[in-house]
Amino acid sequence: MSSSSASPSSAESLDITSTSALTIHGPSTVADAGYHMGVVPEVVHDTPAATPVKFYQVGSFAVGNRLLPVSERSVQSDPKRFNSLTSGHRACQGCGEALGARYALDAAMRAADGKLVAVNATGCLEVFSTPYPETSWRVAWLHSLFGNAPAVASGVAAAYKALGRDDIRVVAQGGDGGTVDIGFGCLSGMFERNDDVLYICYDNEAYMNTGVQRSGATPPAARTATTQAVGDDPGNVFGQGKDLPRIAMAHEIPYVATATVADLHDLEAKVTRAMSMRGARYIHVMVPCPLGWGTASCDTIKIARLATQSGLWPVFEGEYGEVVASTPIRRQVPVEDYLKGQKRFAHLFNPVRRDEVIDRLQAQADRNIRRYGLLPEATSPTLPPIAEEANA
Ligand SMILES: Cc1ncc(C[n+]2csc(CCOP(=O)(O)OP(=O)(O)O)c2C)c(N)n1
Ligand code: SF4
Ligand SMILES: [Mg+2]
Repeated sequence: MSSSSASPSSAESLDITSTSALTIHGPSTVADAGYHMGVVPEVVHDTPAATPVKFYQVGSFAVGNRLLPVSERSVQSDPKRFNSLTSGHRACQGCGEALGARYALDAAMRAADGKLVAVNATGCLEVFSTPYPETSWRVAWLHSLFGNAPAVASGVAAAYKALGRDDIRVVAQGGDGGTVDIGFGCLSGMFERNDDVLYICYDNEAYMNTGVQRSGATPPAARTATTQAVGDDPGNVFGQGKDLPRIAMAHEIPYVATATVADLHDLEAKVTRAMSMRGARYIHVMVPCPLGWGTASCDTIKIARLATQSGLWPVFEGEYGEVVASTPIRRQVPVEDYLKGQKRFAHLFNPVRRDEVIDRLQAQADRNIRRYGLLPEATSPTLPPIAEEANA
């Protein structure tokens, strides 16, 4: 995490007495916050609601838990957190997927008061957490196949419904390959039937568990084992791939959200919000993979933040097919800053700089900025109509 300390004189001061100061979506009062953040079992030493807090670490977007009212603190700061994904698993150092899953599942467990079943697709998360006969899960957890997690979760939810147990909640989770590609048909069916399942996709933009092959979520120009950095157009091709959050929205399900591990508080809040609803819900989380992306294990959060601050990864929420909120870019960075830190994009800078490719990726970021309103209109990039850009 990049964090630069600054003197109090250069500090930013934000009033975070409402969560709307953290994202543009949110309740307007602390009393409303329980809707988004779930009910905290015991409230001790609460901060007075009207106390504004100062952010002294301007290089970081972190909010110190002790500065927040208890109802808004991270689930991880709760001594009674569930530790759903606990120690002993075999994820690589700095694995974004392990981090995201831990925060997401603990938030879901809190919202469900511990009565949760998690269904897992095949992939890194499943493999590193459950080398038979061991497990790192402290939640009722079920793995079947690579492509059928949504169908299995639908079945689990239907079984509990038949038993009259609407207190037991169901979460399904998988990587981008399991979600965007092989499990896509089952997922679309789950959405169409509005089955009572929260599906969480941990998107590391390739099939990591089997050696970094391209998936339908791999970005253009990225090098993978199956999109090598050779030939006239090295890396993954432009004009392919699937934008699953938008596809999910097209099903007009109750809730769709994107998130990243750069803002774990936001991820927790979205899981909690999703768990406050019934029916099919979908959260798509960006989880950098140091091994597949060629990044330092200490840079996972930084890389995810550069993705959001460049506009390449828009963070938003949708309900019943409409975008209802988005998280504004706080300090815009060129996409180049995001690309440069990753070996999978190294061929865009060496041996010769590929400006035409970098420009196309910048155009994608600019389109996201405009589509989701990530910058004030006055500073948003001026672009041709989306139809023209699509073929750019
Ligand atoms: C039907 C089937 N095909 C292929 C595989 C091999 N396989 C296991 S995990 C995996 C890739 C998973 O990629 P993703 O879903 O993106 O998860 P990640 O490992 O990246 O977290 C593949 C191809 C399998 N288990 N089952
Ligand atoms: S390969 Fe990537 S996703 Fe898999 S455990 Fe390692 S860092 Fe995590
Ligand atoms: Mg993957």
